[in-house]
Amino acid sequence: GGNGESIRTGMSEEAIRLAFLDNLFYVQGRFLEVASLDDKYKALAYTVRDRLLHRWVSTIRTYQQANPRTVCYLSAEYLPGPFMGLNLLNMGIEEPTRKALQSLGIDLESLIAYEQEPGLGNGGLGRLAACFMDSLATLQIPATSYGIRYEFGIFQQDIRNGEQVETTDNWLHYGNPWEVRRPQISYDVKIGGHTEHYTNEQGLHRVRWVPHETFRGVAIDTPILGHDVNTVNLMRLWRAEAAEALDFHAFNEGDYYGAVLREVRSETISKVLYPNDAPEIGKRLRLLQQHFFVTCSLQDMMRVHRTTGMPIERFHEKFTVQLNDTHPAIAVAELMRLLLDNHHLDWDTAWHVTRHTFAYTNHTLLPEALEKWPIPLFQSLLPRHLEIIYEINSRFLDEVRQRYPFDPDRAQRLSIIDETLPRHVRMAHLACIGSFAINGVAELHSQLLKETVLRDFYELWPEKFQNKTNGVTPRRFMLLSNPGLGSLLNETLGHGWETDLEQLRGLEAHADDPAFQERWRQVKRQRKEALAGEVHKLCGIDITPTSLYDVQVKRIHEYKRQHLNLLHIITLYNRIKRNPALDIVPRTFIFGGKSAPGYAMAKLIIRLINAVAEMVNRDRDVAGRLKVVFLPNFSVKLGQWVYPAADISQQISTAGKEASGTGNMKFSMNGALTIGTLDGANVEIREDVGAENFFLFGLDADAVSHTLANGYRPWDYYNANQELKDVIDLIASGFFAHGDRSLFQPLVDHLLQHDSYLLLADYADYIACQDQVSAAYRDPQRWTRMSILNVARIGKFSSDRTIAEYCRDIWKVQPVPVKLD
Ligand code: 26Q
Repeated sequence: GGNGESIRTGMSEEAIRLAFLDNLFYVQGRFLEVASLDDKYKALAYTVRDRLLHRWVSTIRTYQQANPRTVCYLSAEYLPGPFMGLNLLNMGIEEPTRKALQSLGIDLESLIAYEQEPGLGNGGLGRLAACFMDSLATLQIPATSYGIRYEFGIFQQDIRNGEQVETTDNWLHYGNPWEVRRPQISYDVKIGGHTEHYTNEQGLHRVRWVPHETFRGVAIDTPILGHDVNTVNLMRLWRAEAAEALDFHAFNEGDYYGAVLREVRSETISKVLYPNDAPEIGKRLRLLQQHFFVTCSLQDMMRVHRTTGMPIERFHEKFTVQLNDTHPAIAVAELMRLLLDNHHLDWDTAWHVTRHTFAYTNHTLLPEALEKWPIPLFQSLLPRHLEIIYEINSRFLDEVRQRYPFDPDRAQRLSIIDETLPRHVRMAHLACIGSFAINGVAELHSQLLKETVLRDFYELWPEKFQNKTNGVTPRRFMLLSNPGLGSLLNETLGHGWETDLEQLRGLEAHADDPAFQERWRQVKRQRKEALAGEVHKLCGIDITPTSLYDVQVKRIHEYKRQHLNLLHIITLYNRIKRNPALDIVPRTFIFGGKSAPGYAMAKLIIRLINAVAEMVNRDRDVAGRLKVVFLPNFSVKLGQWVYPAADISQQISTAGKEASGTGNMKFSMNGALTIGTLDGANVEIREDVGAENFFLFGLDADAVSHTLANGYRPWDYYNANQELKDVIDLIASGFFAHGDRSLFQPLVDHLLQHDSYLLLADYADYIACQDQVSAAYRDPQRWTRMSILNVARIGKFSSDRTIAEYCRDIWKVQPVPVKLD
């Protein structure tokens, strides 16, 4: 390498150029003149990976010597987004790499754009896990993130004839340069069969689980680099494989075919991510997936624990395990099983270790979204776990009855077993009982948890309950996706804000400076033009950067109320049709998000968005004033184009329904203003950026529950508001469905007869608030000031702050800095 640098580790332009050519030749077997885009992408990825591995080895060595307490994050989902750009940025070699490639006639941006992201999650929960990995590494906290390496991630969404069509996401087709398979790190996974209780030679009670089948989980590791540090943590995902090649030899030749079939069947466990962001009850494979990754992860921790020489009774001193929702909650029973049956601890000791190991994060208040499993299914798949759960429950309920001797209902309500037929195992109860800490993901959500779905647990153990308001990583969502903003901030504030986001406060002093305001607008304008280019590529629609970009991107859900947004769009449309000379602020409405494949109403909302887009975009009367775009296949990667380009961010869920939201933070960090309800983290964002810099509307959570409890009548709102009536009637008329009155009838009927998410109750206030938005946008100085102040005061919503709080209040862990060997 140049200047005596190693070709595997050198950071100069020259070293990177040589490494790139070397990898192109020796890994891809190509030379520059014949290399495809894929070849070049891989050559660069391996060049970056070599440098990651260097830091990774140093990290492992440091951890081995210091033997620190380690955070284990258990999550069924991860949405890390593309790795190339972020790894270059975090390693600080973006510029030399850009130049090295340039000297070879290659454009770095085209290689970054080529990367396919791992879609190993549905939405907010999986993306939160990825932001946490980024912050854990940046804060130099020893941490491993465990999960499932799905072969097929979240489906790819196409829009055909205005409808969502799902196709498979074959993200591994061209190979994944960021992962390392570790065949020697693998564990047995048992399922089914029965248990045998017996007394051993010493007269001790023992349990043997005789499974029906055994699989194996093999580790596949992805290094996660922190920003401006040498810490590389691991994302360790498990891939299901056949129990052992030994099977082939053990069985006689006649069973060769059967052995191959077993292998194929094993692999189905990690084949595909369930594309629902609410549980579908009773799916056997889903429970199998949860057990699969949980047992592999706990066995892996026990292997590491053995290497420390500490006794197993001190497992919880070495590891602290965070449960990302109830998806990994089976871990409570599984750790008990491993401690009792494999390590032969007595019940009380095992229970002590377990209760000091786990902490549980809840992500939902919707009672119908709490995970539960039918007992017969549980029994047939995990017979030993069910026994252990019954024992945990019986001891727990004894305690409850002692505490509340005259309240038999309470024991029923608290029980892990839902006794109403058919009987179920309630996973949130198992998680609460087995954890030392329970947290919600925003102040309002944590408060409502204590008052509603987890109220009885709160009364029992108030000290267990905490709040940890979500955050997002400013490295990916500011620096990487909005380089223009990054440069302006560096110039204005110097470096440091990237890992200490409160430093953005320094912007307040510039909020009214006309020259700074002008540069601020230029940054936004440039991102709006860039997004226009992407929209043209993806949908063939031309949008105008001078219009107000009004954006709602998130999973499609009735509670998130994408259709309330539509009611506003149709209201504006009607206003223009009634008065074609109307002077309004030109707007581009941008939607994005996937619907669960089986969620009919959500799919109908997507159809209505596209139907409204079709009518509005081709109407000459509204040309130049309204445009509606549905971006297909919304992803982390697309988000990086969208968040920096938005003027207005729509966070309009029915109050009390959105646990936190994290898109709200990503928009605000990029200078978008929010129109939102008092829901989830919106409440805290508004508190921090200031009420005068936030467009608030709608009923609050209290008013929502009162309205619903007092016999809500959506008809009354429909009859009382002419604009609302016109909008609903227009949808019902078939105007957006080429005259077909039946297509959107289920949606209209639901709104008029039930409207469980109170769209009609919030309509008038929402429209008035949107009118305020337009008025503000007409005054660029006022708007820019509000935008600057949003960024200046968004510091709290860095996931670094969130993770620092988890470290201090729950995990009790400290940074362990890593020196490069
Ligand atoms: C469970 C069982 C079976 C099949 C699917 C599931 C499942 C999968 C994903 C249930 C829920 C999810 C995802 C939930 C989710 O994304 N929740 C969001 O979490 C964010 C991070 O805390 C919050 O900001 C959002 O408010 C919350 O909706």
